[in-house]
Amino acid sequence: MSTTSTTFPTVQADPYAWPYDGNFKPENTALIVIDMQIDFCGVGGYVDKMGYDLSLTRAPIEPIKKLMGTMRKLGFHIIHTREGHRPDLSDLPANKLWRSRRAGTDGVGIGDKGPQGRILVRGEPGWEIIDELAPLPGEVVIDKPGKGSFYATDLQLILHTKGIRNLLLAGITTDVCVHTTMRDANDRGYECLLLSDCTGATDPGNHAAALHMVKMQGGVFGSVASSEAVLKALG
Ligand code: C5J
Repeated sequence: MSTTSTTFPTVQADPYAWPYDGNFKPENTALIVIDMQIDFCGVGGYVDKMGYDLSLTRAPIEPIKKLMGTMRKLGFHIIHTREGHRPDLSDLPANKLWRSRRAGTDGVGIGDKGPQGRILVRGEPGWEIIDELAPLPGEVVIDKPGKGSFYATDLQLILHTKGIRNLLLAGITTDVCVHTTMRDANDRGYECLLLSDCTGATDPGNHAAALHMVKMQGGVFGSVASSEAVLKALG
């Protein structure tokens, strides 16, 4: 682990070099890896059952693994999230359940039994983070019932307590949970960087559009960079 006072050079990003003020240190920066769960990128999980192309949500696995390994060694904060519901589904809004049952071809939705156990239910095999990106002991894992990582979680409290103000966003899906988290983080004053190759969507057009949206208005929600650009800044 490096000393904690290193300031790294800014990341070459679009539309601006990130972070905006150059204050880029392991102690004030977290990599947040969103929902890399079997249900979203594993065989027999929720996304697979809905009939989407799993290669799209699996594409970020290797880039995340490489970046996370480097950031771990340098002493950056690593935070993981999992989308999921209580086994009694008391935190599952009726409209989310109803929509999930329409999404596939077989009427099976959240809470119902699938090849990876009950879909998006805490404690079930499909809800687990994939082995390739498993959290290390001591890393923060946020369990969230919604798409955003702040809603009904203690993420804000944890970021505040640890003095984190920069967030690098990775995970799936770019247009849903990653974007919801980024928009909310931006409103709360966090300096956000969306990682283009460490994110993925169930539709390539949506992934591209989600990256593009961030770049409007001088970086309306933050900036966008590849993991290669981050690794270059980290030396
Ligand atoms: C979705 C997510 N797409 N993790 N969840 O339902 O983006």
